[in-house]
Amino acid sequence: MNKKKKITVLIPCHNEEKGIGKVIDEIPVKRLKRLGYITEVIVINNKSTDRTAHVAQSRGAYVLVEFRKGKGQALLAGFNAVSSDTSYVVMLDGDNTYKAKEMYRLIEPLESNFCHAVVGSRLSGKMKHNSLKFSNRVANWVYTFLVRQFYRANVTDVLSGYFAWKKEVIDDLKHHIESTDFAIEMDIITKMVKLGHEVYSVPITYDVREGKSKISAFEDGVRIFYVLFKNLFWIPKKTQHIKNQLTYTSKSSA
Ligand SMILES: Nc1nc2c(ncn2[C@@H]2O[C@H](COP(=O)(O)OP(=O)(O)O)[C@@H](O)[C@H]2O)c(=O)[nH]1
Ligand SMILES: [Mg+2]
Repeated sequence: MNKKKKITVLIPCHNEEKGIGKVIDEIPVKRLKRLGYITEVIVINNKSTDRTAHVAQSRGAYVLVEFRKGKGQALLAGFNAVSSDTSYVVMLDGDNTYKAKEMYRLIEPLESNFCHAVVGSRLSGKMKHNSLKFSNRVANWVYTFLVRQFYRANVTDVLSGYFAWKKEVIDDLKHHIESTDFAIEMDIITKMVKLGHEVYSVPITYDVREGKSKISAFEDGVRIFYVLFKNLFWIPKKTQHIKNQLTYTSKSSA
């Protein structure tokens, strides 16, 4: 019998006691096991003043503490904690907006070698009533249009927080990521394109948030735009060895 592949799920959290339990409980562990995967859940807890860590631990997650604030900072700590026997890495929020039970939809294109990274798309998926404010939706259309035009990326939601990657992409990306805040997804998408990793979108569901949002529409909006612009001029320093690795780890055929 084939050895099971490991999926490492990263959930950055700052005060998500209301949502984190549901997110962890809805990870389709049994279904994934039947499909040949084991799952490890890492919650990156960042200065939570509520019961986030307790709830996550009680659901069997490993809780990693990151003292430097920011979603990007937390994610980088998560990337560095991914074990070497991991095949795929998934990221989603701890607020139960993204649906953990849809996880395999993001894994399948990686498993079948369709691409190296997958972004869950709300704009081409199902958005529950009021889950994304009209102004956020418009900003997302604009950013997505710009990234598609200027980076030639075939992604349909560049502000999504639901990603899946082949582990080799993370091994590469973690040396290049600079954003410590909510511009992290823009930094990741634009750099993945520049590094030559193939990235596509799949439709996902987006639900109304549990608890309070941490994002500031104006400040974070400006930061995200700055990263979009700045990375147009970014030139990767060392990529070749990882690209080679990606080619020869893609063994199974679609
Ligand atoms: N670890 C960590 N997580 C954060 C921080 N800020 C936000 N998050 C988490 O990042 C995810 C996205 O934040 P959220 O407020 O949902 O932003 P939105 O989805 O863009 O509205 C959530 O799971 C937050 O708890 C932070 O400083 N540290
Ligand atoms: Mg969220």
